[in-house]
Amino acid sequence: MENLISRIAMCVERGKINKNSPYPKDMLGEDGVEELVQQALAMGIPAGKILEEGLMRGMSVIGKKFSKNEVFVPDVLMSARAMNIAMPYLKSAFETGETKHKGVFIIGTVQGDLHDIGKNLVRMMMEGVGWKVIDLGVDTPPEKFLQAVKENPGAVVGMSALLTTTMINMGRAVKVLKDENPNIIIVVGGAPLTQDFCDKIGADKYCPDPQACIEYLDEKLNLSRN
Ligand code: B12
Repeated sequence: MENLISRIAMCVERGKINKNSPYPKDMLGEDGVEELVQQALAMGIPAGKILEEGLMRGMSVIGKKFSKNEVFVPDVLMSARAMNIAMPYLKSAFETGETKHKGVFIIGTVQGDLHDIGKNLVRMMMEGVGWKVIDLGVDTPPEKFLQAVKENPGAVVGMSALLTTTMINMGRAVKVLKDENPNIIIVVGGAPLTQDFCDKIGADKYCPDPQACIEYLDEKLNLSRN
């Protein structure tokens, strides 16, 4: 079992999407993330373990290498694609079968920012615990968040930013939303953020990971007792 999880991590790191993918060349014809994740689920390995110890571990290794200029943007993109291919399989494993939604959660990566792996994970986990999620995608201008909130009164908003340069745009989006909807709940996340930054831009909560977001909203909206 540990071997399978390690192979998943390695395939994410190397950007090996599935058996048919021609990259990397030295792994031609070998199983990739798509096959290995399905095998792991079939063996009964919990989706959370596959996510944290397999997929996210692989992504963290490539992330560190990218930071040290040991790999380049195309390598990281291949890893991102390898990670994303696993999402539909994990999503169905996370699904609770609950039909009543906890509420509507609008999520997007802020303007200027194209990182979506973290956002996609949050989306998947939120759907898994019963939220109806509206995903606005990446590079989301404040007006797009505003429009989605108008169409979904009472929705909670989640914003993601991975770049110090786009954190400023997050502040702008929060202001636009709070000016028109003072009671709206906005949660923010992304590696460079802090609770201090969240307080400064007037958002409600900084969540370092999806679980923190789930727990915060459960408590804030009294959902765990429903
Ligand atoms: C993958 C990646 C890319 C991929 C993105 C592919 C994709 N589809 O997302 C590509 C190659 C395209 C890319 C491009 C760039 N990147 Co980049 N990238 C990364 C990398 C390696 C991993 C990010 C990631 O996906 N992590 C895994 C996910 C799961 O983690 P996460 O996003 O943090 O999300 C978790 C939490 O933060 C939280 N979370 C996130 N969002 C939200 C939202 C809510 C509401 C909640 C509750 C929680 C939450 O939950 C998630 C799960 O726990 C990081 C390095 C790193 N180690 O972080 C650099 C990094 C973020 N990138 C960086 C840079 C500089 C760039 C580029 C400018 C590079 C360039 N010169 O072109 C461009 C910018 C493009 C743009 N305009 O956005 C820098 C940012 C530096 C900074 N401080 O601003 C980093 C830190 C690398 C570095 N050290 O230099 N990148």
